[in-house]
Amino acid sequence: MDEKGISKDRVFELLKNYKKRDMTHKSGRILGSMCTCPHEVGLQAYTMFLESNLGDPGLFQGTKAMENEVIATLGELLGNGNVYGHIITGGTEANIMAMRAARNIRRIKDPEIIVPKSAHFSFKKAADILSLKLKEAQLDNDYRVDINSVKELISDNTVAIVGIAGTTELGKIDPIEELSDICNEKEIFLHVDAAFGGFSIPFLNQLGYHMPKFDFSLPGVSSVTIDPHKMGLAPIPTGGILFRDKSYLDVMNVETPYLTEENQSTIVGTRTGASTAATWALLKYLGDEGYQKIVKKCMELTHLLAGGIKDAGFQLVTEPQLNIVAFTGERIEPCDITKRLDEKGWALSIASYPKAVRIIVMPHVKKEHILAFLEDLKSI
Ligand code: 0PR
Repeated sequence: MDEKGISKDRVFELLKNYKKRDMTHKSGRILGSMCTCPHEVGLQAYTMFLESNLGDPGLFQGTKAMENEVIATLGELLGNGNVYGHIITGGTEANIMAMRAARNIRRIKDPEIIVPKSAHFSFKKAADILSLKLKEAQLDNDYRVDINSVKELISDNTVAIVGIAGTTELGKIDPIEELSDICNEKEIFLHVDAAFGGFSIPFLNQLGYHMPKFDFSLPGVSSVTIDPHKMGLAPIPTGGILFRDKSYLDVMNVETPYLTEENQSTIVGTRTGASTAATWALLKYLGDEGYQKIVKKCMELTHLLAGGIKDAGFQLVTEPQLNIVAFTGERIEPCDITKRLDEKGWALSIASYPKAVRIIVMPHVKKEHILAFLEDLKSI
């Protein structure tokens, strides 16, 4: 650090230079990210609550009231307005909290969790942090978790089973209804990772898309991850964790002697209220209709993209169930496709299972971007 500070103008000049090196979702060139341009209403609300700390909610009672309302609204969206939870940093923290609750409620020696092979890597972090044995269930031929494989992995030490509503790589929805039946019968904690699908499946249903059941309307579902900073259009970091029962939060409580609350069940202590304010504002501002419009557009563009990819002679890994398209080429490796398109300014990503080019049609992606992308794809 320098001994003397520099002028504010100079600081911002230097910052601009760094900013120039960043990509922006606005360009429509980022096709491999689950994040998007935050909605302006969310941003405005976010900046209004920058100083509020939900780690000490007695000082920020307005923000705390908003968090309660947001949790109830997200619960209603997911089939049960009477749920308990928090607005946190994202899907990783939500999944860690769910696994921690499932472990703590049982308090057994050598606890195990069963996750689909397609699960997000946050479950590996959870298993490591919480000393859980991670068992991976196989997928069926459409890349959803294979129920028989899950059944075979269940033991007396299984503290949680995980199902995914919108897998990270392919956007697939696991057969959560069947998982719910199993977990209900065997009294096993069922966590649904709907970090990606939570803000789209309910609205697609409202639009008549006939999506599979995945939420608290199924009696076996104990907790759900739903991320406002993905399809919810909130600024990062904004995640959500919802539990069916308050006892799941209680088993994570630690005493917080000098704070305005007596116990805390979240992983982080100091916790921004800005994310909560942004989510509250967006839920109010957009309403069901606003989110329906956004999701409908993403799905229409997904189908346009998927059709164009097939017309260009490439193969889809699977028909898209949500707004993710994965494809391969017969005579070209996925990494060569992404490399050639990267040279043309497209930021894509690669799915690991199966190896494929992966595109997420987030709300910042417009029709003109899809058409320009398809032209470039044809040219390679
Ligand atoms: N669960 C699912 C199903 C996810 O897809 C993700 C992240 C998580 C949990 C973890 O969420 P957080 O990253 O909020 O903790 N999925 C994306 C991924 O890993 C996140 C992402 C977003 C990656 C933007 C890249 C990017 O540019 O692919």
